[in-house]
Amino acid sequence: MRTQVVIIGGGPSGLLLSQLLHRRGVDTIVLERKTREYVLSRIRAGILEVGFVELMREAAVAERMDRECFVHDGIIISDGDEQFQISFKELTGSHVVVYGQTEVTRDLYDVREAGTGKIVFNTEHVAIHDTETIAPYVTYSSDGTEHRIDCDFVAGCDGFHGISRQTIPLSVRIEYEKLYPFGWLGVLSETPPVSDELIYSGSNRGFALCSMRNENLSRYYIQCSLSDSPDDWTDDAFWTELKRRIPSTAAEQLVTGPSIEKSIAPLRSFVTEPMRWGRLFLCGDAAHIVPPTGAKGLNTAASDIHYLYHALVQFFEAGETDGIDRYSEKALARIWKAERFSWWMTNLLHRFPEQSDFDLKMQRADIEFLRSNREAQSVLAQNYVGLPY
Ligand code: FAS
Ligand code: PHB
Repeated sequence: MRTQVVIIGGGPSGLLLSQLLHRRGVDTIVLERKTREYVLSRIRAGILEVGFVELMREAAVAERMDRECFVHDGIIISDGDEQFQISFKELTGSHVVVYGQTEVTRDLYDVREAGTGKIVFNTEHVAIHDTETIAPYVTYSSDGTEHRIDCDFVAGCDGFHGISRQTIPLSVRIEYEKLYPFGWLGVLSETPPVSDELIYSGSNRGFALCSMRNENLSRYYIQCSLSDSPDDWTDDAFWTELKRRIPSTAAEQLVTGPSIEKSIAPLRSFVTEPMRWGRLFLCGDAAHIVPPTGAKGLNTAASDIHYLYHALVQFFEAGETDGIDRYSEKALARIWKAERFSWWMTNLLHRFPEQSDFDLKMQRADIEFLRSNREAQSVLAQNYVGLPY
């Protein structure tokens, strides 16, 4: 078998890259180790930057998103009962879009499978070979049969636990990591959102986030111990704790209901450099992870895809290589700014086990400065709506 680009990973990164390249006549094959149903069962991001939305439109897969998404002009930051709005519209003239990653991925699967998209599910033992030559190839097994795909390039879109990053020799790659001493317990419920805008709450009991997917599907998170498991939390216990962490006006309006999904995500900051090794390029979670506090995970995957898509089209259409030669440098420049913002939002709004009274005073002063200073709010707003590609 032969193709121009083998894409490892059928999550949002791999599928979006495949669809964008397809529209420019570049042939791809996507290898996904799970089933479509399994990939769609993972509940993850909910907030899209305008850059992501524009990529989906360029990929001709934005029709349902444009019809069903919510446009949000700001967020609410609360510290106990004190709350204030950060107005993206007023401070940046921009906004974000609420449209779940699950729906993005569903739309991408639908358009790829309706077209000529080649997606192989349930692949095993994927391995990348000869990336330092101009003739790399990928091997994998499926239904007990060994396969080989010869190609020009490999895009590693296989997430944090994939094999692409591991293909870059340890002697070459540098990994930067910070683990946070808590996780996020997330609940999805078929209830109306408690607020028109997201509420990020830095209460003295710990962080909480009130988000949504649509007018009758809400997504809530509370900071929890890393030793917790979802089974430790009954729905009642979750709702009771959430109400204690959000402003009382919101707690009074909160409509609770049975959780239809409940999971715990650990928080980490992670970057691997470089994001290229010969003809192998890393994109999205395969190369970097952010704590979800800044809603940047999926959105940094999008800017990687933007850079790589244009670089590969330039190579195939014009035979030029400066796009692929500069990919890692350009992608990392934006990634590190998203890492900083996500790290800063996490430190601002979470309670850390070892925090001293002085540390707590610094956190409160940070929030008070944000509440009272327009420039400070503008910095948060510029980062939240997304820095330029
Ligand atoms: P993904 O991990 O989504 O996709 C990688 C794909 O590669 C998977 O389908 C996997 O099955 C496949 N794969 C792995 N190894 C393979 C192999 N060897 N062969 C073939 N296929 C392989 N971001 C936010 O902005 N907000 C959030 O609230 C948020 N919550 C999150 C919660 C969790 C538990 C996790 C893990 C992430 C969360 N994120 C969140 C970040 C998330 O949205 C990612 O940024 C996004 O999924 C990145 O997409 P991909 O790069 O496609 O990676
Ligand atoms: C979500 O809706 O899942 C969500 C929103 C904002 C975040 C993280 C997660 O910062």
